[in-house]
Amino acid sequence: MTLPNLAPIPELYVSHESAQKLKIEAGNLPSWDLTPRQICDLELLMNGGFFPLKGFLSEADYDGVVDNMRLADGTLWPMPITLDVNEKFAEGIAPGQDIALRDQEGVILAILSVTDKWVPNKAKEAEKVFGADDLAHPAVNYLHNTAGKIYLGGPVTGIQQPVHYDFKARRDTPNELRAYFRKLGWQKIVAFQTRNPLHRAHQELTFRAAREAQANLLIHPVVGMTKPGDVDHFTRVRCYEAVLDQYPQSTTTMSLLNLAMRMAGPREAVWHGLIRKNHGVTHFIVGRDHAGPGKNSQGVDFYGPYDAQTLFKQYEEEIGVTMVDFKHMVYVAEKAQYYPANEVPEGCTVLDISGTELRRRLREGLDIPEWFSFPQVVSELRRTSPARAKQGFTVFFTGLSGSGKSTIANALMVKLMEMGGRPVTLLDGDVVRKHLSSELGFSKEHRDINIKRIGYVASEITKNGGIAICAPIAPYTATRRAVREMIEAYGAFVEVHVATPIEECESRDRKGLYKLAREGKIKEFTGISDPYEVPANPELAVDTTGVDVDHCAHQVILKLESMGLIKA
Ligand code: PPS
Repeated sequence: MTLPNLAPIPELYVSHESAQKLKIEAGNLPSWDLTPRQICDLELLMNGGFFPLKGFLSEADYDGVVDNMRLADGTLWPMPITLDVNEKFAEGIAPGQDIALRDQEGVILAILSVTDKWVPNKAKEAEKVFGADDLAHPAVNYLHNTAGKIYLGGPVTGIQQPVHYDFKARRDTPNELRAYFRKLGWQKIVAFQTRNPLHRAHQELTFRAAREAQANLLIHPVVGMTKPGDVDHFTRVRCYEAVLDQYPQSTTTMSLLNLAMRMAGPREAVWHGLIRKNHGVTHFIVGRDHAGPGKNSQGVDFYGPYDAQTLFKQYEEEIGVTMVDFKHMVYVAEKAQYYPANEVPEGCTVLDISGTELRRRLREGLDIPEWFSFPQVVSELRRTSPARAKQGFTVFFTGLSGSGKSTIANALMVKLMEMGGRPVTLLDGDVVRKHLSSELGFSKEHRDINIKRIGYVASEITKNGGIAICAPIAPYTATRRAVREMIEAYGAFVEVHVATPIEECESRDRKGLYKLAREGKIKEFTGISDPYEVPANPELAVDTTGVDVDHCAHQVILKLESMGLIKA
């Protein structure tokens, strides 16, 4: 029996033969290299996950979506799905033109027939869609600082799916899931959306939701893009697989969704509902603070904890999916079981561990009780989030030429190697310039390239559990901040300002460069004829005037100890 709600949904792909032909023809078109977020969006456009969208939004659809969550024809759609490009690319594109959309390896995935090209009002988009033009919101930050200035819209012709090498068997298109439900005869399916590892409270919540709706359960985690700083999807999927055993096999399944979340709270919940409907589900769990981005720049939550439930309820009929609302689940010690927070028996002790507290315990290698999570999940998390003393990190020395950066860095390296445990790499300014940046000079542009190269190598070392010690001049605040961001995605970044005054550096003049700079024989010399922006908030500042190197290196060691990065 084919249930009406499980009939195949329209996709945007052409047949295999047409795709081969199109691919060849598309080779001559102007091509746009899709960003990771655009690849996620394109995949769901092409496979029907974003049905009824037929491509990236036109300007009229965009206006409607931003203003009142509706496409120009009145259909409910809460999230702008737009193709943002830079001005340079947009210059050469006019409505009426086709462009090839390529993945990051250059493979052509689709053709966009451009109908619209416009400059969006990003401040308005931020206010209307995300509730505030506040950079503390990750999607607003993305909108202003990552997305291009121009939007292109138009229908998409799908050539091939983006390639995934990971967890292939766990990824399903809407039609694959619909076929699976049809095959098993599932008529009622409740979906659970998540971007976090599943702990006992979630298992309890999903279990109850399925029971309440008398439905089968689809665990539908997002593996595309989630909130910056979330546990990576590789670890999460291993955690989900460990928890899956806890559910009755005949009524529960899991599938991975390559969605790029926006963390838009209420609007996002409505969007999630529509996407899940396209995947064939009948019910959707909306819990506390659904797709919440956290606090705004004033330290206040962007959305109320149950705003998403309210908005979803308002549009429930149009979405075509029934909401299963859930309160926050907490553990009641006396009863040794989970209760919704508003149903806790009087006088009982409530136990809960917040996400922040969990991260702290993981970071510091502290106990995570069994009532909170499953041992397999905790051990997976410990494998990828080892205690800080086992994680990689970067010590980034910055300061004038001759300030003593390299000398302290060398001493620090030896001390850390003596302690053992982690590999240590020294990326000294001079050494880097010889091996990595030999073609570069000392203009601002070249110095920035140089520092970003150092940052990239240090971030790889940090990611892989090593210690990177960098010792360039790095005179610009913005570049140092960019490097910090690169590294903090993987581990700690410890900025050490070697604050030896210029007079002292010049009087030492160990390489004779200051003399040449004063004579004008070296141009753009930091501190003499080129700027050095003093770090405002380094983790540590040391002045080497009249102090021996050993003492300075020891100060760094103490700092690393106090940050929990090394154990005495
Ligand atoms: S930067 O600004 O961070 O890219 O500089 P860095 O890669 O650390 O290179 C600094 C070393 O190059 C020598 N040198 C100069 N420094 C500053 N300004 C100019 N114009 C310049 N020309 C050559 C200098 O020896 C620096 O080494 P350190 O170890 O800092 O003394």
